[in-house]
Amino acid sequence: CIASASHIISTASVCQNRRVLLISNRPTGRISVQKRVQCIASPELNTSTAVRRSGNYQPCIWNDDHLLSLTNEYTEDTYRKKAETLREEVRMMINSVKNPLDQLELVDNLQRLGLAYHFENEINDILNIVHNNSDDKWKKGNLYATSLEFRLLRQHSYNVTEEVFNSFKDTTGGFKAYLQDDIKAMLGLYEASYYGFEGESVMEEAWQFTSKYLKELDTKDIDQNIALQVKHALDLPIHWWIPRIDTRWFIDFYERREGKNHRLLELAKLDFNIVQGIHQEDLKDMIRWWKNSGLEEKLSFARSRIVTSFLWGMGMAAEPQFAYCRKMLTKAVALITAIDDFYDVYATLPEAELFTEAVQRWDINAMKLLPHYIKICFLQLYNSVNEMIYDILKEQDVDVSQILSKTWAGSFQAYMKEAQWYHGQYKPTLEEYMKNAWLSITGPTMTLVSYLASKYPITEKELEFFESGPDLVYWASMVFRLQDDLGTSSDEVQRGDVPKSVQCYMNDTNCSEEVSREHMKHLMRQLWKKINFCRADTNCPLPKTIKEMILNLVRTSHCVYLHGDGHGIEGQEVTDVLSSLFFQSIPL
Ligand code: LA6
Ligand code: MN
Ligand code: MN
Ligand code: MN
Ligand code: MN
Repeated sequence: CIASASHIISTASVCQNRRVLLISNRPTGRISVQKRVQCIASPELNTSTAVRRSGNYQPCIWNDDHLLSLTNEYTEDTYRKKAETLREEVRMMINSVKNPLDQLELVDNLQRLGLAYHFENEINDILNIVHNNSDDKWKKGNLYATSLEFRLLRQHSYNVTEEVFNSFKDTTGGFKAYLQDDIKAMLGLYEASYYGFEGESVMEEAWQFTSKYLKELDTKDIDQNIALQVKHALDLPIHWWIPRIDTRWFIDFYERREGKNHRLLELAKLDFNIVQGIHQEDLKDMIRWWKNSGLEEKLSFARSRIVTSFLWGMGMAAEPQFAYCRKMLTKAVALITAIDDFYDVYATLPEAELFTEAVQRWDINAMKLLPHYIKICFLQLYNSVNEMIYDILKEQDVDVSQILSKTWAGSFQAYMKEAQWYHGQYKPTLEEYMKNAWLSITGPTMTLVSYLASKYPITEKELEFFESGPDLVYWASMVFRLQDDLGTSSDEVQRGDVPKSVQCYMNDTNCSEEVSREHMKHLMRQLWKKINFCRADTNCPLPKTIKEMILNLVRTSHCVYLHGDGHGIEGQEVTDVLSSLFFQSIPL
């Protein structure tokens, strides 16, 4: 009956050399869910005697009733009006700044303070002027200024070459040693280096040079504000943070700065709190939805993670107007989390097979074949996804039922493959593993949901783009997978699961876990170069904001797994981040 379960997504062959595989090659081809031979499954599964593992996951640490009782004064109109007035003051201030370096620093501050979305025109004007400016006195010989300009222009997809750093290199090809006397410049170059493309040797060299320097820097004797900045940058570069987490950090940092602009700081705090009020309402909606679904009680084996699920939704789509998108993403993650535990921990292989089949059929009649205990989960998934299909049909007159159900099915077929490997005690090579794992991390599903739920007008061209299995989604999913494995695989392997990337590479090369982990970090940085390139690619039909959401999925994974399994285990670090993002306003 399980005859043809194996290949899900048609993929071209992948290059032989394992060391370069993940970064040099990718499968191409449309996402096509293979039609399977009709098979009649027996509903008489013995669910009572099956041997089942346990995820040993703890209950969610947040108290629903408490969260639902929260009120937030920043949803009141008075604050909105105050912010509007401040915004106009800041707008005038922005327009009065004329020196290129001051302008760039202002853009950087606006972005990191979380205010860029209010000043898109002003920011674009400044970058245009700076980009077209033929006078380079202000940046000549100034590594800090050169790095800042490079980073901001790359971020906004301007054409800018790594050769701007040539004058800082010595005759042997390395960066000049004296540059290390200037921490600020070194930090600037470090941040810029994350915007490199594949094959850019100067950018790679810049990363090697600055990251080594920053890691070895003795921060005891330096300005403590700079020491904090170095620590924050070594945790993650600006390019990899969820913007709103960086913003929460940066507001505190900016406040301690000499020469700060008080109006700007005031607006940043106020805007943060107002947006937090909006997020809180969205989160409360999701808590009510999840409670009401009954899944927490019904699926006792599964993680109940509605608050962290909301972090993924907010991480991908933070701006106020994307409430619907945030909520659809949150629902997706909450369901994915539970269903992932069904496949990885609880289900027997035949049960998992039936569930995969049911989702593939996308048919309410498939439900009768399922083991009873998982029916409610199937129906919740079915209804939630169909509700979104309904909303889109109603609002945009576009039928997304095929692409959406197919993509969901693709994720679960990848889950199925891992279950087969696990139950067959099969140990894939890293190459084999990643060919499936970029799908089982659900990147294609999450990114498609973000696009469809963004309320941008859905176009044929963009749907085709998603259906074609685009590089951007592929590379983003690869990093997402590697980051998840770094955060979760130790526990997974211990409780019984397929070897993840870290373990596959150890099996492949006989290296230690430490070496393997370093290799995965190396791969993530190399893969980001591909992501950077796809993002700059003018052939990509997606709006800038959607591309940014795709990047934000990767960024969210970096943040969630920064200190271990922030999603499943919910350690102190993630709990603190969630509190500061969603529950604690910033004192004005
Ligand atoms: C990861 O858990 C999981 F289920 C999540 C919901 C977090 C990431 C997924 C998103 C955003 P686990 P596995 C949809 O580490 O089994 O168990 O794929 O996932 O490694
Ligand atoms: Mn709960
Ligand atoms: Mn899992
Ligand atoms: Mn899994
Ligand atoms: Mn995992």
